[in-house]
Amino acid sequence: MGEVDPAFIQALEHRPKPGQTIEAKGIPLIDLSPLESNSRTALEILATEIGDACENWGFFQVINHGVPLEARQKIDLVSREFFALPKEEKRKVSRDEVNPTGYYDTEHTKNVRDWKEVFDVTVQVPTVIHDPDDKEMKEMINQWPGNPPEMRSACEEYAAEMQKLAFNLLELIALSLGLKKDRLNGFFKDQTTFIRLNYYPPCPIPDLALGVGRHKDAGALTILAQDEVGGLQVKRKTDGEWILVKPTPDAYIINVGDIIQVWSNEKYQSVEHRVKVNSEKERFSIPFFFNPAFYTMVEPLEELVNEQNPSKYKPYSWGKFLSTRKLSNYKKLDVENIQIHHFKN
Ligand SMILES: O=C(O)CCC(=O)C(=O)O
Repeated sequence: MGEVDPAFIQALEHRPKPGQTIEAKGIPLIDLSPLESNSRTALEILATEIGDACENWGFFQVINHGVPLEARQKIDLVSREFFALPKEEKRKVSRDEVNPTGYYDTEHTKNVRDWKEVFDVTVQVPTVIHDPDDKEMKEMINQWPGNPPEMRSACEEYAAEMQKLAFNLLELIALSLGLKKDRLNGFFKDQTTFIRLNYYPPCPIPDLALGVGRHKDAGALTILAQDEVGGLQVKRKTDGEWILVKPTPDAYIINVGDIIQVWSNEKYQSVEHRVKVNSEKERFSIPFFFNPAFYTMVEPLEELVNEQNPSKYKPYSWGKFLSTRKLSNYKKLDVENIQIHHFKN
């Protein structure tokens, strides 16, 4: 193991199996071009396709999504330039418990350290959240590094494009659940969405560590750009096998998070995923975590609950959930991280 900090070592049962890569032929690849047409039938077919993907996989990839390639290339470039800087430079914009935006290289998932560095950017400025003790509100703003100078414009332009895609997907998901197209939009008026730039350096112990440990996304929807190296693995619902999501050029990977699981009363489920690292290549990815306002009380939507299908969750405050989660990112905790199963009826 040489010099490797034991904080990175995964328990035996959570380590990637050496040499095993099952590729996800089954994860649906969905063409979003019907969004351009005014045909109601085309939209309905698309919504059904998305609903099936959400139900069977919790994950899908989209092409012809309308996000200009230049916006993606620009943010990818600034991300590479930023992470190539010396650590002292990057630490000038470190995030901490007071300001949870910026650079960070010691994140833990399920109490094991991730083999990665991140830079977090909040999308709505300021983003209002609860403080971890739930006593007062906090305003989050972004920290921008001096270098690369285009970091801010690249992130802001990318965020604007992601917003359009996120609302399109949200509306398709609402339609797929038999709801009005804009049923979920209001929850995102004062959103707590953030963009994360992920950098996974080559790892001397790729069979013992993970770039991101197994987890489910707590928010509503995640839109991920991954580079050509690959490493994202999704836990297949049918048999629990870890399946590698093969990079598809210019596609985005979408997954439903815990909030959609609760809103849909578990028709759609948030699925565990993790990131494998490798000993030769560095890898970059950019998730856009589409999250509602901090004051959202998350509970199954009344239209989807009835006597045969009673509500599976008690209402919970997204703001409190988020701040409790954010706190645990800084520390190895003795107790289990907050999870939606704590709110199960
Ligand atoms: O890098 C990836 O492919 C996924 C990243 C991820 O799951 C996360 O940042 O939460």
